[in-house]
Amino acid sequence: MAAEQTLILVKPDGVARGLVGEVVSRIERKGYTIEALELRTLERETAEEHYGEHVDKPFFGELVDFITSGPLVAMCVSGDDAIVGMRTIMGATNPIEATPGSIRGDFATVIGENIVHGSDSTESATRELGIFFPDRVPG
Ligand code: D4T
Repeated sequence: MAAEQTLILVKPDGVARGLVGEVVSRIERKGYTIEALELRTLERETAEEHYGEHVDKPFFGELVDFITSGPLVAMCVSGDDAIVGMRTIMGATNPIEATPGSIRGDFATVIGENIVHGSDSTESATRELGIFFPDRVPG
């Protein structure tokens, strides 16, 4: 068990559908702590940095279009094993594979609009929190 911080996004589809409260509620009920929260619309440059690992993928352009298409809610979430724990709450990236009871399993149908993002490793969490909440990154 390790105390961890992770970056969680309610993506523009989740905000547009009024699911911010639902996602926040699930995070809080699980027992994690919301350390910081901000509603913002990303510049393309910021989105391209956030999704830098996907720059060579065929869906990169659509991904950046989508994540910059409207306001999102960014959160720094902390708790025991919060990185993997949040990935479990979110469900599989592709909503048709996401377990019912998970956020994507309950609210999403297509991979391109899957409601939430969560860091997938300690390295990703440090990098991504540095983009959204530089004050939260230790050291
Ligand atoms: P994010 O980063 O949004 O939390 O998603 P995951 O961490 O669960 O999954 P990912 O990095 O593999 O994908 C990033 C983002 O790209 C979209 N995507 C992904 C897509 O539109 N088409 C695809 O074929 C894949 C693999 C969905 C999530």
